[in-house]
Formats: sequence, structure tokens, C-alpha cells
Amino acid sequence: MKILVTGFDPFGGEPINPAIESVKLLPDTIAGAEIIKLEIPTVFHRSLQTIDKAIAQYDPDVILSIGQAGGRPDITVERIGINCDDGRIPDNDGNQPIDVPVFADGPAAYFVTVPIKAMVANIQSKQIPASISNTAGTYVCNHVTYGVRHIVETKYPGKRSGFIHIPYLPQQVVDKKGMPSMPLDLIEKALEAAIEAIVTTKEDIKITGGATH
Ligand code: PCA
Repeated sequence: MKILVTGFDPFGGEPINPAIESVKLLPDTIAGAEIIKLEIPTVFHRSLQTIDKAIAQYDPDVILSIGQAGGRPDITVERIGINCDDGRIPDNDGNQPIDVPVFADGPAAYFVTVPIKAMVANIQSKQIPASISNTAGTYVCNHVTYGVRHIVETKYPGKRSGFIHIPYLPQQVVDKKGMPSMPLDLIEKALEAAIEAIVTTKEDIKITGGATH
């Protein structure tokens, strides 16, 4: 099995993005699967074009994208991407779409196609906090969650894809009192555990990852 793992570059005025930093630390194989690492720009559409090119080049079985969710306390495995770009801040090219579809010809939403419950369970089994997230927001991370699924559905049927949001690093919150963070080595371990679950899980496990609000 071949897994393309993508990480975003820094955005929103931060000098570093734990997404690409943690991706860079991943080993070249996990549970026998070959890991291909790719940095992508925090830019609507250009992020997807970069991934599309890499899919054509490497022919991965799975595309797993990683993004920073500053303010979240744990590793969150996303369930769904929606067909809506609504930028609270401009992307790294200055684009700020408001209520624009990711793909005008796409459905309202796509569920990811990786075993999200098994991924959360395996991360937690390494004593690292993790949960399911039922929204990836409306910025570039949701754009990629949705957009990769649309690209796969229309151009590369059979490939699977998913998205994981990760917290800030401690160094990003030294002046943000009360803001949660997670050390880079733990984030990297969590990603390894998530990928291990993708490789070894045939059918996702039935445990709740729901939320009442
Ligand atoms: N996080 C942003 C985009 C890039 C990233 O790492 C997001 O959550 O949309």
C-alpha cells in the first residue's frame, strides 16, 4: 500500500505549521505501507492542484492530509468535507472566497473514506488525546478534505482519502494564555498510529464519535 501524506505550509501569520513539520518526521514506511510526503500551500485550489499532480505521479492508494487547527486541544480526525469555501482570513495568495462552492459540479458534502473510528482508537491507545471532528471548518482544510474526495471520485475511483487536524505546538502558544498545544513528537506519533489503523483496518469499528452539539 502507498499513502500520500500532505502537510500545509505556515499561514495566518504563524512562522511555523505543525502540519508539515510532523509530516516531515514520519518514517518512510508504516505497518508495511510506503509513505510519500508532500508539502502543500495554504491556498484555495492551488493546494488541490498540488495534490492532484502528486496523485498522478505516485498513484497512492490513500491520500491523508494534515492541517493545523489552532485552539483544538487534541488530534481530531475529520468525518466530512462540505462544498463551501468561506474564508475568515485570506489564504497565502490573498484569496478570500465567501460562500463559494469548492467545485460547482460537486455534491453538498463528502464523507471521508478512511476508518475514522479505528484511527481515533489507535491514537488513544498510544495515550494521546484524540477524537472525531464533525466539521473541518470552511477554510483551506475543509477545501482539501472535500476537494480531494471530489478529485478522487471523478478522476481516480477507488482511492481513499481523509483529513486530520492537529493542535498548535507549545512554541506557538507561549504568549497565548490558556491556549492548548501538543509537542511535535506526540503529534508525529499520533499520525503514525492513525496511518497504522488505515493500513490494518478492513472495516471501521462501531464506537461512538458523535457529539450533541
Ligand atoms: N489549517 C488551516 C489551513 C491550513 C492549515 O494547516 C485550516 O484548518 O483550514
